[in-house]
Amino acid sequence: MVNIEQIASEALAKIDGADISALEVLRLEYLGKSGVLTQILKSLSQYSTEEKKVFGSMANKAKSDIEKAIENKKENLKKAALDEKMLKEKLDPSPAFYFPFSKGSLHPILQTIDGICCVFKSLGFSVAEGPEIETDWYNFEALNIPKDHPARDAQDTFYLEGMNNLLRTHTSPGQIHVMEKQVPPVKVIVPGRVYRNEASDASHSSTFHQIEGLAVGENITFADLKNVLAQFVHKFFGNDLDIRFRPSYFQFTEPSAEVDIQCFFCKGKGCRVCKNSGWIETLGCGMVHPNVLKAVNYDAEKYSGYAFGIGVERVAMLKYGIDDIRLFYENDLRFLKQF
Ligand code: 2U9
Repeated sequence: MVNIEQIASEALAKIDGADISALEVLRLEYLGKSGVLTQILKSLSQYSTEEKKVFGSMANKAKSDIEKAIENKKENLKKAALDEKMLKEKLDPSPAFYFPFSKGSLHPILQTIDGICCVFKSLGFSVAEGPEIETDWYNFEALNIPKDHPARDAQDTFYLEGMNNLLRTHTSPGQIHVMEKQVPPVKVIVPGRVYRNEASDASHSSTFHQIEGLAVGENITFADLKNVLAQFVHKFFGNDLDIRFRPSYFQFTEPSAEVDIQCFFCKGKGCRVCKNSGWIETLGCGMVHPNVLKAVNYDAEKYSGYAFGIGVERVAMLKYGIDDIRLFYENDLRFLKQF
C-alpha cells in the first residue's frame, strides 16, 4: 500500500504554495475522477477487511483534509486579491471622490444678510420674515402712509389685480405682523427682498434687499437707538470708526435720522468712495411714530420704540468694492465665483 500520510502532506504543501489556477489543477490531481485519492479508495476492494478499515479511514481523512485546505486557500487568495485591488485603485469612500464638481458658495447678498443678522442677534434681536406680497394696509396704512399721501410717490410699487395686494416696498410690514402677534417688549430684525417701481441703473434696482430693525418697550429712547447702531457699526465695519446722525424724514418714524459712518477706506480723510466728504451714508432710523404703535393697538402713551433700515446691496457694494448693483442679479459665474 502507498504511504497515504505522505501523499496527503505533499498535497497540503503544494496547496499552500499554489495560486488560484494551480489550485484547480491540484484538486483534479488528488480528488478528480482519476485523482490519486480516488484511485486509492477504489483500490481498497483488493485488501482484507482489517486493512480496508485502516487504509479506508486514512484515505477518507486525507481526502477531507485536502478538500478543506483547497477551500481555505481559495478564500485567502480571493481576499488578498481584493485587498491588492483596493490598494491599487486607491478607493476613497469620501463623497468628494464620487462628486467631481466644484463646491458653490452663498450669494454675496445672502452672505451680507447673514453677517448683519449675526451682529444684531448678538445684540439681543430675534429674526423674523414676512411675505413679499402684502396688502395696502400692511405696506402703507399701518406705517402712517395713508392713501393719496405724497409719501407714496417715493415708494411706487407693482400692484396685483384689484390694487389691494402689492409687492412690498420695504420689510416694515414684517414688523407690523410681529407686533400684531406679540406684546411688548419687541426686539426684532426683518431681512428680505423688496420691490420698487423704478428704472434700474448702476445704483438702483426694482428688486433689492433690506434689513429693518425694531425695538418697542417701556422707556425706550433715542439714546438706546444711538447705542445699538454704534455697536452694530463697530462690530460690522470696524471698532475705530466714528458715526454721525443727521436729521431726516420718514413717515413711520419721528424724529428721523440718517446715519453716516466714517469712510473706512480713507478713515475720514476724503477719497473717491466717500466723494471727499470723509463720511458714507449707511442707514436710516428714528423713533417709531405713535400712529404706527396705534395701528397695532399698542398703548402709545405707555410704549415707545426705535426702528432702523439698512440697504443690503449698498452695504455689500461698499464692503466688496462693487460699482454696479446690477451685477448682483445677472448670475454671471465670473462675478459670483469671487465670493
Ligand atoms: C416699523 C416702524 C418703523 C424702518 C426704517 C428706515 C428708517 C430707512 C432705508 C434704508 C436704506 C430704506 O433700503 S433703504 O433704502 N430705511 O431709512 N427704515 S426707519 O422703520 C420702521 C420699520 C417698521 C413698524
